[in-house]
Amino acid sequence: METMQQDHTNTGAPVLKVMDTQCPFCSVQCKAQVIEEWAPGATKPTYRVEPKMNAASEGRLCIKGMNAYQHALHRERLTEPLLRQGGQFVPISWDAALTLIGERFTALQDQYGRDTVGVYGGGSLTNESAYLLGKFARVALRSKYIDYNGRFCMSAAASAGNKAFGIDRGLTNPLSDIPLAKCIILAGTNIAECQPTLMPYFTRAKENGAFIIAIDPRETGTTRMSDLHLKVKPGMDAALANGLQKVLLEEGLIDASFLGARTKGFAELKAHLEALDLEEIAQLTGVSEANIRKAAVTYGKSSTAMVFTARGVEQQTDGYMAVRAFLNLVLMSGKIGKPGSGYGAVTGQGNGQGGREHGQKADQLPGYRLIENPGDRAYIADVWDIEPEELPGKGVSAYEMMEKVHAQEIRSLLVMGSNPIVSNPNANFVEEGLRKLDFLVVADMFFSETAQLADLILPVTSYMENAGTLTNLEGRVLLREASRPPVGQSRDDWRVLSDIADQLGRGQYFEYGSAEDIFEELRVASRGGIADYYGITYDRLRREEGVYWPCPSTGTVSTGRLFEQQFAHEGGRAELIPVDNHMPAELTDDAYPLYLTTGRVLSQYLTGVQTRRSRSLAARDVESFVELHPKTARAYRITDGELVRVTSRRGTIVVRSRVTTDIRQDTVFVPMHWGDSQCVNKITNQALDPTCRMPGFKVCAVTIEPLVSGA
Ligand SMILES: Nc1nc2c(c(=O)[nH]1)N[C@H]1C(S)=C(S)[C@@H](COP(=O)(O)OP(=O)(O)OC[C@H]3O[C@@H](n4cnc5c(=O)[nH]c(N)nc54)[C@H](O)[C@@H]3O)O[C@H]1N2
Ligand SMILES: Nc1nc2c(c(=O)[nH]1)N[C@H]1C(S)=C(S)[C@@H](COP(=O)(O)OP(=O)(O)OC[C@H]3O[C@@H](n4cnc5c(=O)[nH]c(N)nc54)[C@H](O)[C@@H]3O)O[C@H]1N2
Ligand code: SF4
Ligand SMILES: [Mo]
Repeated sequence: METMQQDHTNTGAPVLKVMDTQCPFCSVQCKAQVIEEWAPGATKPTYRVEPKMNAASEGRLCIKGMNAYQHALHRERLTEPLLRQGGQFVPISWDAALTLIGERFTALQDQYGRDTVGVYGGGSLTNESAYLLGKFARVALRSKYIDYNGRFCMSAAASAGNKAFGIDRGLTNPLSDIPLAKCIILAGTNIAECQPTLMPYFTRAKENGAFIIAIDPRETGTTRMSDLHLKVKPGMDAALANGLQKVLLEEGLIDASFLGARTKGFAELKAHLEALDLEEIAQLTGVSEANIRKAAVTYGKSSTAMVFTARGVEQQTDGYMAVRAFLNLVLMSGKIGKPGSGYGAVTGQGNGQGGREHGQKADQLPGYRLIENPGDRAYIADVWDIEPEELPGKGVSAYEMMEKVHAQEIRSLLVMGSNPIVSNPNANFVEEGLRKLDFLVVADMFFSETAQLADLILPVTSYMENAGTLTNLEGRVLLREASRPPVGQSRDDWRVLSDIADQLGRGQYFEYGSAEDIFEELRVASRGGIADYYGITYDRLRREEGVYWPCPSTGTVSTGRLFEQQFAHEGGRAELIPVDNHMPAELTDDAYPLYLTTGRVLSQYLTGVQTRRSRSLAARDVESFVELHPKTARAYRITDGELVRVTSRRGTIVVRSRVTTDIRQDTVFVPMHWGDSQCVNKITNQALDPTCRMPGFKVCAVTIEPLVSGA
């Protein structure tokens, strides 16, 4: 393994160091131990990883968690600040780096106004760092421009949950409810590859007799466990969910007393559904009427049921409405707020849940408060010891920030915890914009594609070296302790923010000695908000296996099940809404006759910056690929394993073909984990959902051809 240089020999007995930690990758947040062993005479330690018992992961770890330590120990970890000078990066001291940031941010703000400096965060950051990033933008920079990569991840489900239920928490039930469900709908979620340690919950449900329905244009490890797979056309989930609701209504499988007592909007929804045509829906979605009926009737007749959505449904230009359509289904059947019945937006990043609660979003303040709500502004201003008028207004969403960068309305950016030139749609445009910036600062552990464009790179600590809390997909807050000292001169994200604030003359608002100090402030800032963490303390987190929010007092003990008595809207009712059979923003035509959809593979994580630095993971998928149906392959004269050009209106990538009957004939699939000429976002569409500003990552129109024609 490519670990950093270790230059001493163990001359004594074997030395074992057991480090308690938590996987840095997906939203399950499995607990683990990394065990470092120095054998007698060894000049280097060896490492092994053991899963650790926790209520969410039940003592399981997937291959990414088993090998995560390899990137943390990798010799390419950034160890000192790096300044671009004449096309090269040269090491500089922290003092020099911080002074430079202070000077450049101040000069640009003096010349162009405060909003010219923006902040771009990420859902891998701990709650403490995410909270502080929001405070940093508003109090240190006093800029309105802040958003984060979770915009591309959770924004559709978050806005749908807020509007329908009055609260956005990934799962409305604890994971332990899954085995109690008699029917499970998995819509656009590939749990087998993306949250692998959750699979046994579903296996147990099946053993208990559950009927599983998968909705996905592709066959995956997840759809293979289903009893019925609806191979939907990309982007047509809202129509499909409408079809399911229509059948529920026709078959009288709705819960009238639940609808009457606990919801509003059913009359309009009913009229809307009655006017829809199931045959047309079958045609639009590519799913037969018989299968739509079978799915709806099985769901409707089951005594308990759970519906899950993830990015397949959500990363669409109608992502918000498509999720609302599934929430309609759940509410119409009354299958929520009970053991074994509920809904789950399967969150993505390690802190995909917490990262969206405490102020990284353009319109948001801590505790899920709103920056445009005068009461919320006053409350947070008081916690932060500033005047409410000093708080900026709301900014714009992640991709729209990139448009402002391109238009040079934003001239400087601090990126912390994201690799935007690989993960944004229309990536060529985003890269062009970032190259125009007067001053780009990237805080990362590695020399990512985005860091390569920076003027200044700041080295930060990894998951093994910093402490903080992360909130998993159930809304369970977990404490991850630091288990190793920082590498080189790397610093914790929160400390970097405090240090920069100091340079901006705002240090008095950022005086923290530890992550726990920040958490103590976060508790108060979130108090009384939707995402109330007031009752959570580090002590509690050390004693308990995580604590669910909302948690208004230190005595609150929650089952993790929401909405048992009422929904979170004033008046306690959930809201139903008519949803159109929306079409994707870009349709196929003669020039671009195929749909492209995108997603993930088991061994790689997001833009791959971390997983490619883990030898065991990198070896499993060394390059990207395009999945296509054998008939499609034949039509385009493409054989299995050859290089293929995939072209959309925005650009071209070159990837290797994987010919498989797993995918629909009209669709090809490319994973998102690679950059440069394999970066699928060079061809994805930048069209955004009008409500939540989520890009439609999951559908655009493309054409394909062999790289070497006639081969
Ligand atoms: N191995 C691995 N695990 C991860 C990650 C990772 O990068 N790698 N990332 C984490 C993060 S941040 C996230 S957000 C989650 C994502 O977790 P998921 O959302 O489960 O992952 P995706 O592969 O993006 O998409 C899920 C499925 O949607 C399908 N799909 C594509 N288009 C459509 C459509 O139009 N309709 C429907 N119904 N389905 C469609 C895809 O074929 C895919 O199987 O995973 C987390 N876990
Ligand atoms: N086509 C397509 N595009 C997509 C998606 C898709 O399904 N299809 N999915 C979208 C989704 S759901 C997501 S979540 C985004 C994610 O996309 P990105 O935001 O680009 O996510 P990462 O690849 O995790 O990039 C994180 C960067 O931050 C660094 N990092 C990791 N942890 C930390 C930390 O604690 N602190 C700091 N300072 N740095 C850290 C890593 O080394 C890496 O360079 O991509 C989106 N883009
Ligand atoms: S990637 Fe997710 S499922 Fe795998 S070990 Fe990490 S947290 Fe657990
Ligand atoms: Mo995500």
